[in-house]
Amino acid sequence: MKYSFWFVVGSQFLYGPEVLETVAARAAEMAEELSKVLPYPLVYKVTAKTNKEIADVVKEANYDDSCAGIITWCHTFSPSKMWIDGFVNLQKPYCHFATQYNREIPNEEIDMDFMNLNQAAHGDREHGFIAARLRMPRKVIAGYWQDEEVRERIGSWMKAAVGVAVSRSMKVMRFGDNMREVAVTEGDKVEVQARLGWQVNTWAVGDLVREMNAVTEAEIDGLMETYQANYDMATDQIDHVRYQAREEIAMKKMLDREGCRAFSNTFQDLYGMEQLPGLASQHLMAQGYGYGGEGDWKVAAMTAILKAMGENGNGCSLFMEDYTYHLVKGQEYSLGAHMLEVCPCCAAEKPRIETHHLGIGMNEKDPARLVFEGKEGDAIVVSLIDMGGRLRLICQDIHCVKPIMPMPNLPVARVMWQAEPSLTTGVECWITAGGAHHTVLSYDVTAEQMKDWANMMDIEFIHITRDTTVESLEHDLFLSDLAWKLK
Ligand SMILES: [Mn+2]
Repeated sequence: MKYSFWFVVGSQFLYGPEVLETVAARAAEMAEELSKVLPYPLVYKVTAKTNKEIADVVKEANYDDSCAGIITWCHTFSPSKMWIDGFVNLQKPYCHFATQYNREIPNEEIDMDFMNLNQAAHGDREHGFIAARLRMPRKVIAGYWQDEEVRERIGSWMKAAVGVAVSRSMKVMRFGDNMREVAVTEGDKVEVQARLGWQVNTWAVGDLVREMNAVTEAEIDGLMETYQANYDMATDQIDHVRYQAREEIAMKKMLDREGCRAFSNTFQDLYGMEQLPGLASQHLMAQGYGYGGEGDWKVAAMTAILKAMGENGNGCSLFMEDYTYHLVKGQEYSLGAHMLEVCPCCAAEKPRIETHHLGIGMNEKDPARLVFEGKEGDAIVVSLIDMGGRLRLICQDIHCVKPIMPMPNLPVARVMWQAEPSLTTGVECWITAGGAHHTVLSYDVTAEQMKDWANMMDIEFIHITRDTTVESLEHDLFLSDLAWKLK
């Protein structure tokens, strides 16, 4: 889907046609200039002067799947009761851009006509009131429209809004159920469909095995060439790698046939399969599909959404699991990995295809997997949990480092990081908030984007930063619990 955003400018008839023509021309110019630098086009739609014009553009926006959100601005004054009918029906993300066409107040030129034309300071306040009065989820961005920082903030919000569009069209394919007895990977699929738009359904592992049996040797040859081009073949068990190719081809066919962007499976239900998909899942994730281990459909969908929110529609966001700590004083790190399935988008080096014994699960043969070190950089980890009656999104700031030791006998990809505000306080905060062991780790989606996304989806958002203390977090969680019971 090629997404765009609509620029809707508020005004009224009071000013006469000359002013309105100037407003329309400037708004079109601003949209065109901004589109050159924003990640998605900003399309000027209308200088709205009546209740009907606003209601009509909102209806059109709701109906058009390619419209990922509207951005409003009031060059002049726009009495905002005329926005009510449109706003109460708005189903798309909404950003109020409080800006001004001119940067400076011109000393000689300014008179009453100039002020009536350039009164965003006045108009945007009236416009902001009605959205506050209607309790609308929105993003308010203020600043001069030619400033790079302002443009970056609009672009960042656009990506979060695209995350909303992707969420509302999300389909997750589940092979098997959740790992037995695990709590945090459970959740209310009906609530999630109503709230976030996710369609989460199960397909039999037998269906996948039948699809795998129909994969041809020629198809496998083709995918093996891709593997060889992208990865170092560090195993002699080529038939094991070919088996992963067979799994990948079959899963991709089923996902694409059903329009699913994410999938989950479980090592406890591999009936009829020789290997837990490792390389297969990793290479699917590298193509933008979301994945969750042990039946974790929530992290699978979130991985696909963050990948779509990231750069170029397939940024560096990946399914991750906190595994082990390094607790040496002054050198405190979390080591993240998974049984097999770490997306190579974060690899700091060319991944190696290796085969190793995997005792957990139903593996008859040593599953092939990609092994590599994750790259350095600032990142976030994100976990969506079901609190019973509502969803909570937890986000923590982290800094990924080059793993401080080679760990030559660890047969999986690994990422090592420092958590904010420190490893131990960070762990205390994460556990206090109920964050899962599965996360989406992202190098290119920001905490502000996740906050915007949670706001647009109307779910709780918790952010653990360098300034968070356990006390402040406990207080926030207490108030949040009360607030969400009242909502
Ligand atoms: Mn896991």
